[in-house]
Formats: sequence, C-alpha cells, structure tokens
Amino acid sequence: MMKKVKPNIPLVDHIYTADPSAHVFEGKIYIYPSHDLDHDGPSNDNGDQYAMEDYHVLSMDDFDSPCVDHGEVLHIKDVPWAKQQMWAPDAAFKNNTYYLYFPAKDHDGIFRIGAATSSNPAGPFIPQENYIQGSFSMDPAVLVDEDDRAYMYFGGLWGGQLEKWQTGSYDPNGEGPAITEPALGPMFAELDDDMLSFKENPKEISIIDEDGNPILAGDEEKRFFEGPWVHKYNGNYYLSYSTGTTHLLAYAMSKNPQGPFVYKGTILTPVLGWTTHHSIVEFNDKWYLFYHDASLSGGVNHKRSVKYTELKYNEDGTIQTIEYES
Ligand code: FUB
Repeated sequence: MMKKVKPNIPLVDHIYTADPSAHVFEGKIYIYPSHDLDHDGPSNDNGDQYAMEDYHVLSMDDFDSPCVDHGEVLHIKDVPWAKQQMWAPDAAFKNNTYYLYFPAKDHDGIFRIGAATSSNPAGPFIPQENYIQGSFSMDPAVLVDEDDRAYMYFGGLWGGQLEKWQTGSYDPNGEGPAITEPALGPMFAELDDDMLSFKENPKEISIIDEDGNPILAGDEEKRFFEGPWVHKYNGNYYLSYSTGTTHLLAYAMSKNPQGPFVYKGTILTPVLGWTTHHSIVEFNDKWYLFYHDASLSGGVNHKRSVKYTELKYNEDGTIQTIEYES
C-alpha cells in the first residue's frame, strides 16, 4: 500500500524530480515537476547536465494521501520546435483547459517557452506547433489573477540565457551587468485570452530595496537568478525566486503584479545540491512550500527530488524563514 508523503521527504523516489510547480486543481494538489534523468554526462555552468526529455505529473488528494505519478504527459519528441533540455514547467487553468508551460532549447540552441493543453490536470498534454512568440529564456510561472487576467513570469541567468537578451534580441556573447549595476530582473508578460500568446512584449520586473534602490548584480544574496514564482496573499503579490550562486530562495512584495517588488528576505536556506527551486500554494487554509534538493541521490546536482513543507506568514505579511534540514 502506498504511504502518505511526510514533509521534507521526497514525494516520490522511483524517479528523480525537480522544480515543482504546485497547484490546487479540482480540489487536489497537482505538482508539475521537471523529470531529472539518471545519466553521467557532462556537467557545466551552461547546465548541460540538466538534459531532461519529458514531464510527469504528480498529485495528492491531500496531505494525508500518497503521491501518485500519472506517468509521462509530454515528451520532447512530440514538440516540433524543441530540441533539448525540458526544464522547469508550470501549469494553469482557464477557458476550461489545463495549460502546461515549459522551456526548452529550440533547434538553434536558444531557450524558448512553449505551451501544451489538456482537458485533464493530469494530462496528457498536446503541444502547440511553435513556441510562444516573443518568449525566451526559461522557468515560466503563470499567475491567473482574481480578475481572470493571466501573467507569465520567466527568466534565468547563465544556462537560462537571460543575460543574452538585454538588447531585445539574442546575443550569444551577452553578459550580465557589472556588480555595481542593477541586477537583471525576471521578465513579465500578460497572456492573451487564449493563454497561448503574449498580449504584449515582455518587460523586465524591477526588484528594489526598502529605500527604492535597485538590488545590485553584486548583491548575490538578494538578486534574482532563476525560478520566479508569484503568489497572492492578503492582497499582496509575492515574487519569490532562487538567488543561484548563494543558493537561497528569496522574496519581494508588491501591490502590483508588475512590480516594482520590494525585497523582503529569505524563504529557504540552502538545500543539498546546487540548484534551489520552488512554488508556493494554499490548500485548506494553510500554505505550503514545494521545493527540491539532491538528497535522494546523495548530493548529485542533476538527480534531485521534490519535497514540501509548511510555510508561515508573520502578522505583517512577511514570510518566516524556513531552515533547510536534509
Ligand atoms: O531543472 C533545470 C533548471 O535548474 C531549472 O530550470 C532551474 O530553475 C534550476 O532548478
């Protein structure tokens, strides 16, 4: 018999999973992770070790239930525009349709973001012929707001190529700003009603400190690196993200979905493994952080596993820092 999943242990251990995007659909918790491959290929700052080729969907009826793997819901061989590296996905529901958003490198080696649809939150998902026009970089996260407008947040440095888009087109030699300059923020674009195209050209989001000054590129404990996620709590928008080189999950708050977002602090201290990536979801009046670490593989960076833990707010709306324990 399958056992219920306890906090801070892998949701599943028969496959490696990472980058969990959790949502409540049809009264259950659905998790859309990356599916890490068990390989011994090259490992570098470009992220070639993250050679993923497909997606699985996981679900739990509630936190007293086992986690079910619904199997492969999309494979790269079925996505005409994509060549390699299916990285962190997200999902959304609108128009009576479930949408899976995912980054992958196209046939020119450039990260783009694609969409696939299903009538079922557990898939399978049918991909669109082409990527979302105007999309680039990686780690899409979609917020369908209370007024039904939908926003995509995306982007990531280094392997995620965000710094190569500062001129508005892809520059293979593009580098990030100097340490004394404002850091690059994640990108924002409102989705059209079809949820398959952008309504506008993506814009950069600014993350500032309490005095209104931009977070600088050299401030590696605070600056955005990858994995944006936006949730709403008590009328505030929370932008949370990975700081990459300092391995933190950090967050910033705003009254506006487009920011600017004011940096507030750390959500999760460094996990075992280089990457840290998360999502935040409410279920039955409690809030949960879904995250990953590399404990299932004994610390191999590209063999990760998805976990969850409870997340708590302070009275002023700030988030209590969670100390990672492997
Ligand atoms: O899983 C591949 C990449 O690693 C993700 O897209 C990043 O956020 C990092 O977790």
